[in-house]
Amino acid sequence: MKLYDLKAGMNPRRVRIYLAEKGIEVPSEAVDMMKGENRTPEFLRINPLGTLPVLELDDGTVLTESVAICRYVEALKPEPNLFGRDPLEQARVEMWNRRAEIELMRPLVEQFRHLNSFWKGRQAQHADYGEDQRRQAIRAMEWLDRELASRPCLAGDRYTIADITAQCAILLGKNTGAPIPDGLAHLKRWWDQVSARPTARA
Ligand SMILES: N[C@@H](CCC(=O)N[C@@H](CS)C(=O)NCC(=O)O)C(=O)O
Repeated sequence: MKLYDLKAGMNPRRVRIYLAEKGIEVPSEAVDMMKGENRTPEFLRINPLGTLPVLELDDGTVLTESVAICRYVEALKPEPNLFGRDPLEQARVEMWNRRAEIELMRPLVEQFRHLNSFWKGRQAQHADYGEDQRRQAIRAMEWLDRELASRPCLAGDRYTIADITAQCAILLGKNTGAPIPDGLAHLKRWWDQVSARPTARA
C-alpha cells in the first residue's frame, strides 16, 4: 500500500490520525500542493480530482475519500474499533461523522477558502460568503458545545472517526482565524482531550 499524503492538509491528517490510532504504518509519498504536484498529468491519472489523501493498493487499485480509506482499513483490521461495534453504535458514528463533515468541516473549509490569502489566485474568493461561513462554523461549534455537555465524545462515550473528523476541522479553524470561541467549555474540554492523544500530531 502507499498513501499519497499532504502534510498540511486537513483530510490527509484525518487518515494519518486514524492509521496512528490503529497502530498501522503505511509507506507514504508527499505530494507538494505548493508546487502544483497534485495537478500534474501523472497525479491526475491517479486521482482526477487532484485531491489528497489517496491510498494506492499493491495491485494498483486507488481509493480516494478519507473515510472510504479508513473504512477499508477498518475492515482489514477491526481493532481498535473506530466505526462502531454494533448496529446502533455504527449508525451513531456514521451520523456524527456526517454531521461533523457537513455542519462543522464544510463551513470551516469555506471560510478558509474565501477569506485566506493562501487561496488568492487559486480560486474566486467572495469575502461576504466567507464571513457568513465563518459565522456558520461558530454556530456549529456552539451546537457541538451543547451536545458535548452530556457525553465525552461526539458519538458517545468513546473516541471514534467522528471525533477525528471534528478534531481535524477544529484544527483548520484554529489555524485560519476561526478558533473555538471563549466560553464553550464542553467543546474546549473535548478539544483538550482529543489534542492530548498521542496520535494527535500524526
Ligand atoms: N472529500 C475528500 C476531500 C479531499 C480534499 O479536498 N483534500 C484537500 C486537502 S485537505 C486537497 O487535496 N486539496 C487540493 C486542491 O483542492 O487542489 C476527502 O475526504 O478525502
